[in-house]
Amino acid sequence: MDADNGSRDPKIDDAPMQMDSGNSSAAQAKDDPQEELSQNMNKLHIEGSSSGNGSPSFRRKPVIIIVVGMAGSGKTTLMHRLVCHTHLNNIRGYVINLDPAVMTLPYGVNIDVRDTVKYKEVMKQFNLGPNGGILTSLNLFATRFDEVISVIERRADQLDYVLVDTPGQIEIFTWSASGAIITEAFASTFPTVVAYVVDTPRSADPSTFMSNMLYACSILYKTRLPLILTFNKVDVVAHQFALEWMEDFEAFQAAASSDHSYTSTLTQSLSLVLDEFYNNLKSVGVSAVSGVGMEAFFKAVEASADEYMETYKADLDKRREERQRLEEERRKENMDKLRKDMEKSGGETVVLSTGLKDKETGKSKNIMGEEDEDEEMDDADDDDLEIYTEEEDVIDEDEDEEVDRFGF
Ligand SMILES: Nc1nc2c(ncn2[C@@H]2O[C@H](COP(=O)(O)OP(=O)(O)OP(=O)(O)O)[C@@H](O)[C@H]2O)c(=O)[nH]1
Ligand SMILES: [Mg+2]
Repeated sequence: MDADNGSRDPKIDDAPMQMDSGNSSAAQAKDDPQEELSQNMNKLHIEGSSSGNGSPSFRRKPVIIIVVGMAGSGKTTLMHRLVCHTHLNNIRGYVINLDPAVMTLPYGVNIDVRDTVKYKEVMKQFNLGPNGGILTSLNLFATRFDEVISVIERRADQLDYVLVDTPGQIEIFTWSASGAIITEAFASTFPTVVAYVVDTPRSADPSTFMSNMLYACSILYKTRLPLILTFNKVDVVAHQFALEWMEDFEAFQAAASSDHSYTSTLTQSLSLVLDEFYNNLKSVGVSAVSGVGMEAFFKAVEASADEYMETYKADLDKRREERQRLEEERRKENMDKLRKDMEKSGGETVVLSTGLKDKETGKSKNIMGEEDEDEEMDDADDDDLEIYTEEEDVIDEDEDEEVDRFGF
């Protein structure tokens, strides 16, 4: 926020100064076209730089928890459990549903994608299948996501957590443009963590466990957000085996070797690769049904939010600065080009390279004397000759004239 003020103040200070000097020398500028041109450029400079340079405000609270996971891993049931936990413990939560296709929700929501887009209507209207329908609904919703962020920002002081449920088809959220837009919108405004829900009983098989971990790994690297491996359904199977496999790859290899298929060899090799990935993760075991592990889950969320502030936020600031620098460079380049064009045309004529051959326009826009133009064009022609190839030499004379008229 300080950085925000720091970057904005100079522009506020600069503006009146530029305006004053412009007013006092207005008469002089009128007489001197170059002076007028220069003032116009400076005005443009102020307007150009006043937008896009301010970094959005950033708060420490609420923490956004995006719940993702394979279909049926228990995301919605876990959301329900988390909502109950927050109610019981006077934790101030806000609940968002991003699954357009869910029929009923066991918990009350504050913002529901289904209120904005009707998934079945989208399917009908765009002639889509179920997955296309969900994807398009989410895309449509993403176009309004700035409003969602504004709503949360307005309530930020009264909130501790924002819980976000996502569609069952995980790839729709994690690999779509809208998923990226939504995640980035959250992550650039609030501390954001991803809770990756794992169906623990199903992951007792080493191959399934490995594919689940690979997916989690890809999400971690794609979002660059802190990720909590949330082993759900521990009321059915305890997640101890998973922790063991993650800590000791030999234990995992021993389990995988009982399977003699080629996937087993691949799985064993991958376990070595994922060793580093496991070090960057927090793991908790929970049961959305019994409520076991909620304290541990929220502790992991808090630790991840701290991690976010230390690493992701710093990275985000760096990327934002870099983007601003590039934007500033590009803007300067454009302004230089514009300045040159305006100087060339005396500030009155703007020649657009439309690619259209319109002799009339060329003549009527000409504010230079015919002779001057011919001279200038001849010069340009001379310069250009150097880069013509033999093929271009065969352009007929008429065409040469046209090129001259529209050339810069
Ligand atoms: N035993 C047990 N069952 C669970 C638990 N969590 C979820 N389930 C069951 O798992 C099934 C799927 O749960 P959902 O919450 O719908 O899973 P989801 O990930 O939201 O599903 P989609 O949104 O369709 O991908 C349901 O039958 C739940 O009752 C749990 O902790 N323990
Ligand atoms: Mg669900």
